[in-house]
Order: sequence, then structure tokens, then C-alpha cells
Amino acid sequence: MFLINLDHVGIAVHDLDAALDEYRRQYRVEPTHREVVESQGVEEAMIAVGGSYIQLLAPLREDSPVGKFLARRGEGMHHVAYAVVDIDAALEHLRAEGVRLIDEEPRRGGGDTRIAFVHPKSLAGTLIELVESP
Ligand code: CMX
Ligand code: CO
Repeated sequence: MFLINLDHVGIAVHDLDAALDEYRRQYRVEPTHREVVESQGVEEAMIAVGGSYIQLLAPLREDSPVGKFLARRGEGMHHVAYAVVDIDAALEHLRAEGVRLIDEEPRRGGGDTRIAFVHPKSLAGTLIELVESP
């Protein structure tokens, strides 16, 4: 199967600590993982929900994908991430289908995953991330 799980939903926030405090207060949940991913210009926190995660994203700088998103649209849903078994094969398939890739090759994501983004103009205005777990 090509898509094996809804890995996470990414949500852009201005202040990671404040957003985590609200998740704690409103939903009584704790992040399982928190990490600065320099290459993506974000600090991210993962909150487990069933077999998937909520990924809270705060920008490290204004001139980053999440920084630009926040300036333009404010806080909110930023992307959906699907788990795949073989990200190289997935990218090859999408390329063959003429889909607009943001990442031609996978890069390193949080938690030692390999990730790649597909442009929101390719499908329903949704930024899609593919994730291959180690
Ligand atoms: N979801 C849906 N549409 C989006 C979007 C998003 N997250 N971000 C931008 N867009 C839309 C814009 O609204 C704009 O649409 P219009 O032309 O209709 O106005 C269009 O895409 C281009 O927007 P832009 O501001 O000119 O483009 P950016 O320079 O901000 O780049 C994108 C957009 C998606 C290419 C860039 O954000 C990117 O490369 N993202 C991938 C990396 C990333 O998001 N990393 C952070 C998450 C890391 C993680 O998950 O670990
Ligand atoms: Co993500």
C-alpha cells in the first residue's frame, strides 16, 4: 500500500510553549518528543493521538516556511503528513505522474525520519509531507 498511515497534522503556532500549555490545559496531553529541526527552520513538538500525531510548529526565524505562513495566514493547520514505506519510490511515482514536488530528494525530518514535501498547488491547496520512519 502506498499511504500506510496519517502520520501527523502540522499546526503552525507563534509560541510553542504557550500552545503546549493550552493542549495540556484543554486536552490533558503531553508531547512525546520535542526537537529543533534547523534545516526546516522550526522547533516542533509531537503529541500522540492514537496512531498519529499532532505536530506543533514554531518558526526559528521569520524567513522560513512556517514564519512566512504565520505572517500571511496566522496560526492554523499547515500540512498533513502521510507515512510511506519507501519514500524514494513514492517520489519517483509522483514525479512520473507530473506532480509538483518541493523536495526532489528526501531530507531529514524530526526523530530521524526521512521526509519530502509536495506542493499545495498540486492537490486541493494542501501542503503534503511524506514520511518514512527508520
Ligand atoms: N498550505 C497550503 N497552501 C500554502 C501553504 C500551506 N502550508 N503555504 C503556502 N501556501 C500557498 C500560498 O497561499 C500561495 O498561494 P497563492 O499563490 O494562491 O496565494 C502559494 O502556496 C505560494 O505561497 P508563497 O507564500 O509564495 O510560498 P512560500 O514561499 O511560503 O512557500 C511552500 C510555500 C509550501 C513551497 C513552502 O512553505 C515550503 O517549501 N514548505 C515545505 C517545507 C515546510 O513547510 N517545512 C516546515 C514543516 C517542517 C516539518 O513538518 O517537519
Ligand atoms: Co510535518
